[in-house]
Amino acid sequence: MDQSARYADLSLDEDTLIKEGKHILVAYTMEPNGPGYLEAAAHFAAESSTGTNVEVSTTDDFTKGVDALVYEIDEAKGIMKIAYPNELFDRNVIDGRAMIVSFLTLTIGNNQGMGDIAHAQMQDFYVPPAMLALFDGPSKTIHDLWSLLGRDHKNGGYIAGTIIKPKLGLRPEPFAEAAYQFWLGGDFIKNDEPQGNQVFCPIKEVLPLVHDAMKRAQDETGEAKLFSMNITADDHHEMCARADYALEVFGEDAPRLAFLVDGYVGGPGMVTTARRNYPDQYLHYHRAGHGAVTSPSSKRGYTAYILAKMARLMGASGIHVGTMGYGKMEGGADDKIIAYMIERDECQGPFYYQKWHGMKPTTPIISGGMNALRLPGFFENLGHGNVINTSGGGSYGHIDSPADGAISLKQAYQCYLEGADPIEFAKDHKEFARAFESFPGDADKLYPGWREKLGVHK
Ligand code: CAP
Ligand code: MG
Repeated sequence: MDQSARYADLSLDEDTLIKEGKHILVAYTMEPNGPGYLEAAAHFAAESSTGTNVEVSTTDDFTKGVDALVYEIDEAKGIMKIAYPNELFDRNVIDGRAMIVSFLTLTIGNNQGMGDIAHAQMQDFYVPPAMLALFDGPSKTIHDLWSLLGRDHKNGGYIAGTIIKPKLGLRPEPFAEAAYQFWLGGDFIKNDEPQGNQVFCPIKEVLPLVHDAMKRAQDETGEAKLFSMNITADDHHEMCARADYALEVFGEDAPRLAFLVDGYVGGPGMVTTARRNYPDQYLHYHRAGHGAVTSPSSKRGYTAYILAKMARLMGASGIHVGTMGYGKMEGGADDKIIAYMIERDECQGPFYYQKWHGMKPTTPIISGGMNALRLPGFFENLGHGNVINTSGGGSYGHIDSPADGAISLKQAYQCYLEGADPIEFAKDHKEFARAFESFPGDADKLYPGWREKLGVHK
């Protein structure tokens, strides 16, 4: 059934829609199964709002007033844009605020499995001020972390971090020792995404030891240290039990305790549990699993850029944004737009210019195969280093020590800030120089001839 007469209005003007602020606008790539692009797009809009595949007798004029409408299509490029009336989106009964789960259910819900759509993927969305005001947004930000680290609140620079490696398999004592060793040189440690309350490393045994390691490292270095603890769990009460216990253990060090949530697999509910119950803690959104829908090879779901933009609305203080072609995960240099969209108060996305109207920024968290050798190029591409970087292999794989691994990361940032040639810089910075010998494959690729230039023999 062709529903384009009802669910499409190509006369609508996008600038007017934005000026009126009554719709969330969404741009998708879409390929129909068979002929009739507008017809498929209109059915997509129907199923994403007030319709189904046939007319129903219960529809009235009010219903039609909140139809999602296709307002632009480019069949040659396979692009469609849909305007979703603000009223469609679910509101909390407790406070009237909006929720990302409703945004997802409507804009990337049933429409992902329709017989007449070969595939569709969300590429961008625009949130008008009236809806922006109804999302929580971040509570704590990188500015709070910079203050905790005793740095300039506005421009505190690079935060050198790691992930306790191996990913799993450490018992409490070696876990805490690994943390202590990194903290002797670095700022920030996170649980790896699957680390929680494993039977061989119970939270109630390991956390007191990690806190003790933090205190000893702070005493020895005279510097504040940060820990991002994974509180991911299916049950809301389990999450809160982990968080409450951790806050009790960390005591006066609690401000330096962030909470990590595996937000993609956990979903908006889990992120919001952390955001609303623990607003004083930096909320670290790990996106493990996101590649299932955001991989450049995917034609469905939504992109990594969309995930990050949703995370800011949910209230993530920081989210992993990939390594933009400089690390081990998928991605390329243009992914820097993901960082810009979440860190700035306004930004041009792939289709929409988004103003955040003062919503706090979300920190780009850079992780995945990174080490000191890869960072200078990364910073060059991004244009700054105001990020949290967590290098697991890049720290624990440094041939001298985890602390030297951490120092090499900080030196990589210094090398970038000075605009120095990394080889020349290495001549006066031992830990950075030893990163070449720690990661010779990377060194060969990134800095050909490094051995001769640094006088290192096989
Ligand atoms: C990195 C990492 C990160 C992923 C996240 C890992 O470890 O801890 O979880 O890279 O990817 O488990 O692989 P290494 P993203 O530093 O040792 O590579 O940030 O793209 O979500
Ligand atoms: Mg990990």
